[in-house]
Amino acid sequence: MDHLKQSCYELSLPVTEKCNPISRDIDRAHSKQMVQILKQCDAEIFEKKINHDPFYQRLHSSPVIQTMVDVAKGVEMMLRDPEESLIVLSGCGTSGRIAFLLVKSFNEMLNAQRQKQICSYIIAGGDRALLTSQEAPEDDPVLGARMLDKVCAGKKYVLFIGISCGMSAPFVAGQLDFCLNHLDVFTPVLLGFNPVHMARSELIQDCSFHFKDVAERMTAEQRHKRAFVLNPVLGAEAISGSSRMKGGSATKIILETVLLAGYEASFRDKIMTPECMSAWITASEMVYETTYSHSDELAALIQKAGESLQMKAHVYYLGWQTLGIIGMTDASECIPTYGADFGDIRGFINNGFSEMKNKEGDLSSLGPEFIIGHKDFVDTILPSLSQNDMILFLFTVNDDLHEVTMLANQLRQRTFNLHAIAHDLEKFTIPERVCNMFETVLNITWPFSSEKDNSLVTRQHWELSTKLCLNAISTGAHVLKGKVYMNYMIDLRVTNSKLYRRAINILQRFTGCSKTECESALLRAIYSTDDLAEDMTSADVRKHTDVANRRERVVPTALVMIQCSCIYAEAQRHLDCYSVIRDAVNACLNSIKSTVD
Ligand code: S6P
Repeated sequence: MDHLKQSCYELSLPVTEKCNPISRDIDRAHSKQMVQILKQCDAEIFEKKINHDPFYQRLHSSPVIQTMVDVAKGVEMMLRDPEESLIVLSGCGTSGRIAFLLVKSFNEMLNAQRQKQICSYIIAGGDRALLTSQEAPEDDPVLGARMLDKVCAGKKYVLFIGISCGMSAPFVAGQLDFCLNHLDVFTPVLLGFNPVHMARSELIQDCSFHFKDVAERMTAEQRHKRAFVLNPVLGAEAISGSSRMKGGSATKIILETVLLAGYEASFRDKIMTPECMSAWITASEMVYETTYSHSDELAALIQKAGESLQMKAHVYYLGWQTLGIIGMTDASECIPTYGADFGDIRGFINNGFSEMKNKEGDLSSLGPEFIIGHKDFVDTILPSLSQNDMILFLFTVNDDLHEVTMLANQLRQRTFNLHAIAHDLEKFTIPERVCNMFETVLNITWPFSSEKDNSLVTRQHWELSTKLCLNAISTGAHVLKGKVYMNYMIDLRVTNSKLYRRAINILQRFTGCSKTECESALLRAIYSTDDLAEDMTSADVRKHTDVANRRERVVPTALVMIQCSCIYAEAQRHLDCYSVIRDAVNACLNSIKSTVD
C-alpha cells in the first residue's frame, strides 16, 4: 500500500483509533525499549501540543480547564443539596471500571466526613463487567438510558458524566440523549478524547441518532452551560485503539480533579480556579514522571510477565485495597484487547467483594472468573501454582504489612517467582525485610505531606502509578507473546460494533483493499465459509459480532484470505503452521511483498 493511500486512510480515523508513530515498532522492541516507547506515548497526555495536530485542545488548554471548572461547580451544587441530588458516572469496559473506582473512593471520602454518599456508577453489562469482558451491552443505547433512568429515580438534580474515550459507545450516547431530553433534571457531561467532529457518525442500530449527533447537541447546549463536553486530545494509543491505556488514565486524572475540586468548594469554601485545576493535573504529571523513572524495574517486570505468558503460564496480581481493583481492571481488559484467556492474567483483592463494595455485592456464585479474594487465590490457585507463574504483589506502606508478609511467605513455599510494586512515603518506608521477600521490587518512595486530606490524593497517585505500571506490564507481556503486529492488536475479539469497524480498518490498513472487500473477507472468516449466504450478508452487526465472539483468529484469517487470495480452509492451514500470530501475519504479508518484488 503506497504511503499516500495509507496516510489518507489514517487521516480518516479519529485520534483514538489512529496508529501512534511512536510505537510503530513496539512489536520488535525488547522490554527496556518498550518502557521508553510507552513512556513517550503516555507523555502525550500532558503535552501542550502534538506536532502534527497543533489545533486540537489538550488537557492543559484553557477551554478544557475552564470546562473542568464548570463541571466542578456542578459537583459543588450537587454536594450542597445532597437530599435531592445525584452525581452519576457511567461508561463501558474500562470507562465503566474507572467510573466504579472513582465513585467508590469519592463516596468513602464523603462517608468519612459524615456526608451523604451521593455518587453512583453505571457500567454497561452490570457489575459482572467490572471483572469480565462484556462488550455487547456497549451497543445498546436503550439499555443505557433505562439504567440511568432507574438509578436517578426520584432525584431532582442529576449531574451525569458519560465517559466514552472514543466518543463512540451507543450505550453512553443513549444516556446523553436521555439527559438532553430532560435538561430540567439532568446536567450531562461527555468525557472523551476526540474532537467532536470525529465522534462516531455511524448509525446506531434501532436508533434515530448517532454519537456525533449527540456530541453536537451537547456542544450547542454548552453555550448555555446546560451541558458540557470535556474532550482533550491525548494522541493515539500505544496499541491502536486500546483506550484502556491513555484514555483510562486521563479519565481518572480529569474526574478525580473535578470531584475533589467540587468537594473542596462545597465543604472548605475553597474557590475553584483554573490555576488549581492545572496544578492538580501537573501533580499527576509528576506521578507519571516518577513512575517511569523506575524504568529498569518496570522492564524487568515486563520481561518476567512476558516469559510466563510465552510458557503458557499465568500472571497473578495480588493487590490490596484499591490497588487490587487496579489489578483486576488491568487483568480483565486483556481478554477483549488481546483475545486472552481469563486465566492468563488475573487479579485478586484482599477480602474479595467486601473490599470491592460494588452495588450488586458478592458475585462469586457466577463462576470462576468471579473468585477474587486472596483467600480464594490460596485455596484454588496455590495448590496448582507452577514456577513459571508470575505473582505480582501490589501494596503500599498503609496496608497491613504483616498480612503482606504472611501471604508472601506462604507463596514462597511453592515459588520464588514473586515480585512487587510497592509504594511508600519519605518518612514511612516499607521495611527492607518486606522488600527482600520479592525477586523484583518496584518500590516508589513518594514525598510526604502532612496536609489534611492528603491521604486521598496520595492514594489516587499510587493508583495512577500502579495503573501505568500494570498497563505497561500486560501490554509488554502480550507483545512479547507475539500478539501484536507493529502496533496493532491484529487478533482482537470482534465482539461489538466498534471492534467490528476496527477489524475492517485493520484489514484495509494492511491490504489496501476497499472497505467492501475487507468486510466481505471478515464475514467469510466470521461465518467460516467461502460462500456468504444471503442471510449472512443481510444480518446486522449484532448478529455478526455474536457469531464472531465464538470464533478464534477471525481477523488474521480474513487477512490471509485477502493477501493470499485463498479460501477459508487454506487460510486456516497457513495460520496453523505458526504458534505465534505475529509470525503468521508477518509471513503472509512478506510472501506477498516478495512475489511483487
Ligand atoms: C479498551 C477497552 C474497552 C473500552 C470500551 C469502552 O482498551 O478494552 O473495554 O474501554 O470499549 O470504550 P469507550 O471508547 O466508549 O470508552
